[in-house]
This record gives sequence, C-alpha cells and structure tokens, in this order.
Amino acid sequence: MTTDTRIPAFAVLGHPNEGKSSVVSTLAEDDRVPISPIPGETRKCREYPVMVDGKEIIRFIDTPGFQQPRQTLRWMQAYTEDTQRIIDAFIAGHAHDPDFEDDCELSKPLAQGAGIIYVVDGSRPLRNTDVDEMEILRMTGLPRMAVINIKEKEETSFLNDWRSEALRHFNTIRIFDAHQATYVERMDLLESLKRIDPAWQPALARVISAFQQDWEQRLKDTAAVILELIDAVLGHGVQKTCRDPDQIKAVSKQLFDQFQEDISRMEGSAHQKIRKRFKHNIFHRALPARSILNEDLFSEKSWRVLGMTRWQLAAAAGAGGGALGAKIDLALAGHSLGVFTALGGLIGVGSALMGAREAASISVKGLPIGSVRIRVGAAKNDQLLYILIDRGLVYASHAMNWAHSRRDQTPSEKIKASTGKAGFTSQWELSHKKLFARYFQAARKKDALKKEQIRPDALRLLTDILQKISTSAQTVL
Ligand SMILES: Nc1nc2c(ncn2[C@@H]2O[C@H](COP(=O)(O)OP(=O)(O)O)[C@@H](O)[C@H]2O)c(=O)[nH]1
Ligand SMILES: [Mg+2]
Repeated sequence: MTTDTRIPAFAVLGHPNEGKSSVVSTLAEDDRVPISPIPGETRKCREYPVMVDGKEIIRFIDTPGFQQPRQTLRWMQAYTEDTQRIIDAFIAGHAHDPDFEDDCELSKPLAQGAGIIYVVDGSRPLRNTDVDEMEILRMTGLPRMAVINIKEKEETSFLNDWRSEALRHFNTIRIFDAHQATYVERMDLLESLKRIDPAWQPALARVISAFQQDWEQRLKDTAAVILELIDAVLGHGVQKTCRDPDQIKAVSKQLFDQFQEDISRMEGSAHQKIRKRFKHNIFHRALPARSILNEDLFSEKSWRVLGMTRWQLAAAAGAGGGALGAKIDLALAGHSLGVFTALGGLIGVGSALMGAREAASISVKGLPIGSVRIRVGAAKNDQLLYILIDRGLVYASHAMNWAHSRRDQTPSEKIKASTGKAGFTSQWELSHKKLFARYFQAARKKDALKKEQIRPDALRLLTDILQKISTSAQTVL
C-alpha cells in the first residue's frame, strides 16, 4: 500500500459493548464520541479526525459491533473469487439484508483500506464468536492490532486465553485500559501500531512526532496560563470609600469577601483554559473526592497542604520576611484607633486561615473629606501565589490524565494520598523558590522589564514540572 501521502485511518472494531467507542474517544482525545452501556447503539460508522495545528494527522473510525460473525465468516470461507476484493464482495452480497446491516456498515472502512484495531474485553471468557470475528479480520488481510481492554480490573484470569488466541490472528496485541489511559500509554499504543505494517511506519512516525510536539506545546501553554493567573492576581485589588466610621468593619469584610471571590473566579477561569487545552470540551469530570482541588482556594486545608512552610517562605523571600506577615497599611486620618480595632478583629482569626486573610493587604487611607478609602489587595503574601501555582499544577495533572472516554465520576486509581505539605512548590529547590519570589516582587513593583527577564525561566520551571507529571503519569492530590 502506498500510504506515504495518505492520512492513516484506523477502524475500531469488535463485539458490541466491549469498549470500541471508548478506545476511539481516548485515542482521538475526543469527548464527543458517544459511549453507552447499552449494546448495539452505534449503527453507523463515524470518523474522528485528530487535528494538530489545523491539519488532520490521523483518523479513527468508530463502528457498529459485529452482528453475525458466524455467518459472515462462513460466507467468507466459502468465497473463492478474487480475495483482494473479499470485503467489497461481502458488502455487495449483503447490502439489503437487515440481518447483516451492522456487518456491512463496519466493513465499509475496511473496503477503503483502513487499518484495524480490534477491541475485546479481556475480563470475560473467550467465546467461539470472538474467534470467528478474529478470523474474519485475519481474512481481510489488512494490517491489524488487537487491543485487550480490561473492563473489570480485578478479573485477569481469562487474559492468557485472549492473548494466545489473538496472537494467531493479529500482527500486534496490546493491553490498553481505555478509561484510565494516560498520555504515555496512548503514545505506547501508537508506537506498537507502527509495527503492524511496514508501509505505514513512516506515516505513523510522523503522527507520533506531531502528537509529541502538540503535547509539549500544551504543557508550555499550561505553564503560561498559570503564570498569567499570577500576573492577574498580583494586579488585582478592590476598594471602596466609606464615610461612616461605624461601617468600616463591615465594608472591609465585604471587600475581603469580594477580593477572595474575584481571585477564585480568576483561578476557575485559568483552570478552564487548561481543561480546554487538553481537549476536554464537553465533560466536566468531577475531581476525585479527596482531591485538594475540591477545597476552596481560601480554605484552611488548602493553606495547610499547599504552598510552602513559613521557613521556606522566609528563605525564598530573602532576609526580609516581607512575604510573611500581614502588611496592613493604616494611614488614617482621625479615627485610627477604632479602625485599627475593627481591622484587628477582622484579620485576627488565627490558624492557617490567618495566612489566607493576610494574603491581601488592607489599607485604609484618609481622604480629605473625612471619609476613608479601604482597599483590599493586591496580594502581599507570597503564600497565596504559591498555592495558586500548586493548584494550577494539580489541576493540570488531572486534566492531562483524564481519558476522554471516562464519563463517570469515580476517582482515578492513580491518586496518591498525602499528608503535610504536599504541593509542588514546597519541594522546589531554593533557587527556584527565589526565582519566583523575585518574579512576584518585580510584578508588585510593576517592574515590567525585570519581570520579562525572569519570565522565561519561570515558564521553563513550570513546564519541566508539567513534563515530569506527564511522563510519570501520576495524578497527584
Ligand atoms: N470500567 C470500564 N468500563 C468500560 C471500559 N471500556 C468501556 N466501558 C464501559 O462499557 C460500556 C460500553 O463501552 P463503549 O465504549 O460504548 O463500547 P462499544 O459498544 O464497544 O463502543 C460503557 O458503559 C463504557 O463505559 C473500561 O475500560 N472500564
Ligand atoms: Mg460504540
């Protein structure tokens, strides 16, 4: 086959309900692929092209399951004419027979020379009809791979039967868990797909490298989204003028709440950008129940688990400890004592939450007309920023490892439990912590030049972490 210029196309075939659509969805990273617990819902083939930079690089075709494998095989075995044309002849001979509607439909991409990915559920016993299906596919003479999708993870006692039978009919066999597959596992599958036919090797090698480049770009873009969030947060503050001294406490509280809400909203939209970047367009997968991301950004637990310890913060920020304490700028004209008490009451909440409260600076400035302007933000406490970075990285670790076929809400098996400081930033070596501390400082001072100087290193550090997350295929927190 002269496939060098053609876009590789793979028909995903198998018995109804074995996970064909799940394999298509995960491999094509397309969450539009309908997946259903009801067997036989797919009646038409549907193509899912994979686009990189606006160009189609490979195409997966979802198909209906085999309907009459036994009779189809009998017909094929009895067919004595031009074997090159066996699929066309089968379709022509059964086009109007409703009993073979699905079998004809699934044969169409094969008639056009698509490669075959045959999906079986390896957690159930092998049956005669399975052997028939495999034999049909062998008789097509097309390049083919068997994918053993184990639906019931604990059930592995039939695997050897499947493996030895599949070996008799397929060029390559892979165990692939469609619902749990990570980037690395998808790439491994494509690597083995390369081996199913030498004629397809160059095209598939190009597909793999396009996938890899695209992935690297996604990681870079994710790092940029996280840093842009930091920029936005460092530029954000809310303020209000208050004329009645009795209202200062209430207004301050209101501003604090608004500030927190704003930051949470900004974080939410950054996470959505990351989610989209990993092609999750439709489904909002609930995070695993114990994920730290289920905690509010300003919750006590977020502040305890993520970010850095006080010592680390102090070390990162240098001698000053400017990152530590609350910077409460009370330039008051007149009623200083009252306001001070009010604010003291407001922020004196103790515990780790104290850190959250301290995250924003409050300043109360006297205005000529006897009123005061209360301002909350921008964030003066580096901890908030490290927590945002940690949460961004944690979110990305989930987004990049959600198989597109997963539509349920059960937690991934790859989540690690943890205690104590468990984010990424607390693990950074000191030079990295200092790098970000300098970045925050430059942003606060609105020193654009310095910020731009540090930016590439900051992005590189974040990208490296994302790279590590993606190759270790581990979802943390
Ligand atoms: N737990 C689990 N369920 C799966 C897996 N693959 C498919 N399923 C489920 O099996 C059913 C059929 O899957 P689908 O991909 O639509 O199979 P198809 O009929 O062969 O296209 C759906 O309810 C899927 O959620 C898997 O690897 N693990
Ligand atoms: Mg299906």
